Amino acid sequence: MRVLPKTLIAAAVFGVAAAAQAAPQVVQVTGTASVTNVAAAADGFVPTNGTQWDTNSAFWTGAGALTFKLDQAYRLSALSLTADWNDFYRFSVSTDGVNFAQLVTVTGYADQPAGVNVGWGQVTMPVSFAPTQLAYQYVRLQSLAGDGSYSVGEVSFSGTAAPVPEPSTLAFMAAGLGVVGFVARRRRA
Ligand SMILES: [Ca+2]
Ligand SMILES: [Ca+2]
Repeated sequence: MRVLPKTLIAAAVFGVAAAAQAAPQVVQVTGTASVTNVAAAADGFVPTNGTQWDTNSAFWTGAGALTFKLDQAYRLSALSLTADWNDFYRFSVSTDGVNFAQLVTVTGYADQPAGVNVGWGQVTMPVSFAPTQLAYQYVRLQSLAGDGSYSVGEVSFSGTAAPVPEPSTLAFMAAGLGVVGFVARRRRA
């Protein structure tokens, strides 16, 4: 068997690691008709804690939802929500943008961070949940309950990319992993 250099193996392994560290990027955000200023929910600008609820935010009253499309599918591990903190929200995930399943609910009152003392307005709340087994490209946020006035200043996501390598990269990685497998077989022998 032709022996590939160790640098090739290292490069193949590094390629996997680099793909896994890509951060989810929101490429599109859409809202129901009730939502004003939809784009503010994912424009990269995070309102400071205590910012008025309808300033630099997507906001609505009553029922409403925002749908975030990521640049590719991710196994999600956490998210950050800057929102009117005295309300409840639900996050759901989808692979196709059509069928959504609940990921986590956020109970605003309980999640008000220590040391932040605002009677109302936006607060950034880290939202934790068990990392998803599947990779999702769509995330939906809905208002659940509260005072009837809802707002989202920014949502950002953490997760692991489901690798979609270029064909050339795939062949490169297969070659490297083939050597790793060959070494493993030799060690078992
Ligand atoms: Ca924003
Ligand atoms: Ca509210």
